[in-house]
Amino acid sequence: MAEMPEALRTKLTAALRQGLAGEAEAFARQILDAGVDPLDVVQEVLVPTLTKVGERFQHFEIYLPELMMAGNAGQRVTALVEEATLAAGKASTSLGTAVLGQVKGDIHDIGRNIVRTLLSAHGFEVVDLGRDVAASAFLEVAQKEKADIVGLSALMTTALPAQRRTISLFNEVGRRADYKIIVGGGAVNQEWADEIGADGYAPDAASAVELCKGLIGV
Ligand code: B1M
Repeated sequence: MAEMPEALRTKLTAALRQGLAGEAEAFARQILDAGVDPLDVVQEVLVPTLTKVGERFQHFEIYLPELMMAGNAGQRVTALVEEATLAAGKASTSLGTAVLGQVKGDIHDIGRNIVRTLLSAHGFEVVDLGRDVAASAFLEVAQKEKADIVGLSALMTTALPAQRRTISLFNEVGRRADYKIIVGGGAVNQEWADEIGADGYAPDAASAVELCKGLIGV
């Protein structure tokens, strides 16, 4: 895989920061066309730039419209990354089924989309429930799809109680042992995962794949 050209890295970073979706998409496409690993676009540009945007929002240096514009630009880049990752080839045998979603109260979805893409590319069947997902919906779909993995994403600290509630519901109905439940997203860490009784925590999409493989023993 090729190194990311510096000039394009700088241009993509600036376009994302300013929320210029069309430009961000065009620069990301040029980077991918240059043979750069799509995951490098995520880890070297998308995550650090959006983290910086989030910090500026937190410190009142920018406001919600700018945050939304940067989010839209990020989504456009993520769509390209998904396209490029899946075009590189999907594993032909299925490793298992993962049901993913953003827990109740959380509407972020860029990071989860990347997790979904990498899990699919590595051979998991993924059912993505989207954002703001009720605990009961995770349970219902996990049962219906005979899932191996249930993945709960949360980017906001205010969404953490919903992660706990979701795991509690699986316990209450006596179905907890049927699934490996993993947690991730910016608001989560290993300590929290242990506290709520998750089977695992992954800090990023690539480690989510390794975690899921490990949990189902492949
Ligand atoms: Co919001 N937002 N946002 N936001 N936003 C954060 C999360 C925040 C940290 C910004 C900040 O203040 N520093 C902050 C939360 C603070 C807190 O924790 N309490 C925040 C806030 C406050 C809000 C609103 C409340 C703002 C408002 O309305 N006043 C609102 C939330 C509404 C709601 O959810 N109910 C809001 C809205 C939005 C937008 C819609 C404008 C937009 C989202 C667009 C979209 O997703 N379609 C947005 C954005 C873009 C962000 C930041 C800037 C960037 C998030 C992102 O996409 N990162 C974010 C700042 C930050 O996260 N530091 C912020 C890039 C992405 C690739 O990384 O999602 O972390 P990430 O995913 C990684 C890993 O975490 C991991 O893999 C991914 C790839 O490696 N991962 C998993 C993710 N899920 C996983 C699941 C797994 C395993 C790994 O297993 C299941």
